[in-house]
Amino acid sequence: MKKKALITGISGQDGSYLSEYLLENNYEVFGIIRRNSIVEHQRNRIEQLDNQINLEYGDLMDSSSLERILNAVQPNEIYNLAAQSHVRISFEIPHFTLQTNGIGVLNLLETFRTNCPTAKFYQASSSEMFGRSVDDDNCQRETTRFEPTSPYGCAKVLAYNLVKHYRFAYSLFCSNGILFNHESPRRGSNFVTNKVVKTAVEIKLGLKNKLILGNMDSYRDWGHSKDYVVAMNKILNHKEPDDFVISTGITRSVRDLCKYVFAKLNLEMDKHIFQDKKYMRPEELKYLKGDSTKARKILNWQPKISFEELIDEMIDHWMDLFSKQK
Ligand code: F7E
Repeated sequence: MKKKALITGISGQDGSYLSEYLLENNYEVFGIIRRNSIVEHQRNRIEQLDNQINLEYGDLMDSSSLERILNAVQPNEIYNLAAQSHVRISFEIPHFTLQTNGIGVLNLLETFRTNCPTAKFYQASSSEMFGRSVDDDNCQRETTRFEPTSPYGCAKVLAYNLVKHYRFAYSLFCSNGILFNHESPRRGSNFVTNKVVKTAVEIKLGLKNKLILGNMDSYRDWGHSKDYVVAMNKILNHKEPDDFVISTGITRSVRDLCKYVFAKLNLEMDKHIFQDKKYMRPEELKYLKGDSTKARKILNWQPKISFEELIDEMIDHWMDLFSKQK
């Protein structure tokens, strides 16, 4: 019999790649989507999978919808990828972010505990939980303390702790993947990688003249979403529930990212890039570099796609799209 996977946040970047990966691996895939007045916005990352996945309307804040879906599907694996995922926006909507990313996870854990407790539960935890905290060797790992610097990070710490609590209190299979930044052409274009690449391509094609950014001196450890969804599946198929950092181990600044993209397109950065306070955060997470030794050793996971391959794929994506439109 095929294994059944239920994905919250199936219409997002990770949800779409995870669905493709699970279908390739002979899973039956179910997903929860929220009602949106523009249906296309909800489904554009998963429309290629239309006849292969089963979609249900629901919401992490609507326990009755979760109960209906978990009861009917009886999944073997639950991947909780749904979230308000934008860190800067979490400063503007802190209550909504805490509700969705914190209480929403509690709602799903309770529904899972009472309706299908033999399932395995994956929580999309985040490197944003580390915040100001870095170990002496300039890395963050599973043992690094959490000192979040945003409402988003605070909510993710709450959810992380709830997942561990449910593991120990009720002997449920609940695991956290602590994922560092991961990108792709499917990334929302208000995240920095896709914003830089998309706007630089528009400048190259004469469609725009300026790229306006916030802090260019923060460092991130950027991987490819396609590699990271493989880790999610490995985490749930490990013999016991546990928590794993997933990262490349290489860090670069936003400025380094811009340098690479602008050089690739033969553009002069200084002529086109400007900074504006509106993209700065009240508190910035300055530096991330993940040590994923535990996942590499125990799960035999490692990233396959390099930073350069990732950014080149994103450049090609926008070049194709805008050239066709032209
Ligand atoms: O920012 C700086 C910004 O929004 C990266 C989410 O997936 O990863 C992501 O969160 C850096 C920050 O991602 C702009 O200040 C400069 O230092 O692409 P981002 P993020 O905040 O790191 C973690 C792991 C998650 O879990 C989150 O869900 O880039 N930056 N100028 C800018 N960032 C944005 N968005 N826009 C700018 O104009």
